[in-house]
Amino acid sequence: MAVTLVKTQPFTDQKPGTSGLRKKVKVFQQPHYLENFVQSIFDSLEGFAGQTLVLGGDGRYGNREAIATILRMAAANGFGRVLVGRDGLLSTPAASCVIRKYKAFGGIILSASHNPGGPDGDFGIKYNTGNGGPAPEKITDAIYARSREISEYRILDEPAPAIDQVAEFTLGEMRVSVIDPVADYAELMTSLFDFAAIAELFRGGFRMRFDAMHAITGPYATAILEQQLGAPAGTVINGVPLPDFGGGHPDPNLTYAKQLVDEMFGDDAPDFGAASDGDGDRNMVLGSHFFVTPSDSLALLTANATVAPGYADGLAGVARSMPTSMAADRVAEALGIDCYETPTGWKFFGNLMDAGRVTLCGEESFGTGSDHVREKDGLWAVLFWLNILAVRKQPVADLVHAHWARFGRNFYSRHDYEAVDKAAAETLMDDLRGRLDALPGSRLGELRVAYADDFSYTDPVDGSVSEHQGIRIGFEGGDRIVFRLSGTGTEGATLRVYLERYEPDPQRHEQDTQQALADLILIAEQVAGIRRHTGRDAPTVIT
Ligand code: G16
Repeated sequence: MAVTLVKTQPFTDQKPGTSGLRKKVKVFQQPHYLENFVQSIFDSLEGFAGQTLVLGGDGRYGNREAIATILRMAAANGFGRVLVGRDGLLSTPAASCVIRKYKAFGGIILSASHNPGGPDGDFGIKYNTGNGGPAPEKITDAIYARSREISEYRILDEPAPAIDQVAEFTLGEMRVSVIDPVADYAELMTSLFDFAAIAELFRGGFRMRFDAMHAITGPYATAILEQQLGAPAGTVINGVPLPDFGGGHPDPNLTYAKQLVDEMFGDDAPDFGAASDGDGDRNMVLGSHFFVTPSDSLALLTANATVAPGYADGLAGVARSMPTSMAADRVAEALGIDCYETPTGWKFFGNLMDAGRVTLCGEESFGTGSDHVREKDGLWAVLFWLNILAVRKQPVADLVHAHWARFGRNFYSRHDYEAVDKAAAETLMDDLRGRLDALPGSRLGELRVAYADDFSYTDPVDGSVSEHQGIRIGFEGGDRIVFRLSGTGTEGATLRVYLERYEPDPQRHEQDTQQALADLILIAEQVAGIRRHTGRDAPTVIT
């Protein structure tokens, strides 16, 4: 086997963020940039000789070339086998599913998730461990440390084989198995949900639109919704993955999934609408003229979980990221199960699921999932909703209203200030951090501050501590404002302001969310000086 040892220089900016290394395509196009990071991953792992690696990506610009390079590097570094999705495609949850099913050593996923693609867009790479979940901080820190001192990488001299058909090859001494990217995932979904009941729903004329946003879930949604469940052709829109996502921003929210949102709020709207993101782990759920917040979605799935066969025995517990609304906490309390609050980032749920402490978890950032894999899972959430709708036989809006009537409503919104000056955003956070001790007991607007802190998390399973995970200001009565800087942006900094108000009174559940939160929005501006620090008058995106 002819292996070349290529001399290289370290890059100083290969620190993984909330979910792997995400950079502009132009950054990844620098000679040796990808190779350095891949070698840094391999150098940080032990005991993979002869083992299996799973490899795939969301098909964005650069995916194909990166897959070929990584195949040659995996062979040169001594992996025994690589399972790679046909055409280099695997959604993030499908990659997690394949890692677990075939007991692989780990996996490499190429994606910048919901960030735009194309030559001027973003690219990304992350490593998942043998449990199928994103590498914990211990490993990502080691990868970063290695990337700062790397001096050479190993690559096979042979070119990588074509991977456009399901097939088996040998590359150097390594086996390459090209797999159908959908089959294993679809099989897992049939084991969790009542496909017969959902098919019956569609036979009864139930109308759905799924927007794949020209990203990875197109093939998955078409196979499962249209071919397996019998939804009419055309249920899935924008179903062909494109390297630049058709010029769109594959982030399933009210701003970027505009085509779907227009249809769901238009005349003759379908009964149910959903969308997923670049790599298939996020989801947005809509009813006819009705938007379900991700926080409410988690709470509702928790409350109704046992209707799905895979969850019929009940839930071990539920977890949400700190900025996610506390709606799920109330359901957990009513069910008598534990509810955990973790920092932002799916990697924090892995230990809880591996230890059997939680079954469902979710985040405000349009992510929901369960212990069936170790990633959030967009299409899984959509199928879960379909299962509930098939059993409850109520429109989405009625289901959510009934949920609020029972548990109360957590009005919730996130205001994002994208691409602001990084130094200015950091100063804003530092200033606020410096004033936290003085806030408790003081009045902001009409509200009295109950607590103010910089969220720190001690993992109950392994005791690891993660600090500086977002500034929380909590008020008497349960209202809350959270400030965080995004860990996934690639341009300047993104300031996220999360606003929440609990309203038990059903008479007040019909208010407009931004109006219900108006005083908190004002307080957030006053306490943090957003305009003064960033020069911005208004958020870029409101969800
Ligand atoms: C990633 C993480 C999520 C996190 C989200 C937003 O999602 O996997 O856990 O909630 O980023 O992070 P931030 O607020 O730091 O931008 P994805 O879908 O981008 O992989």
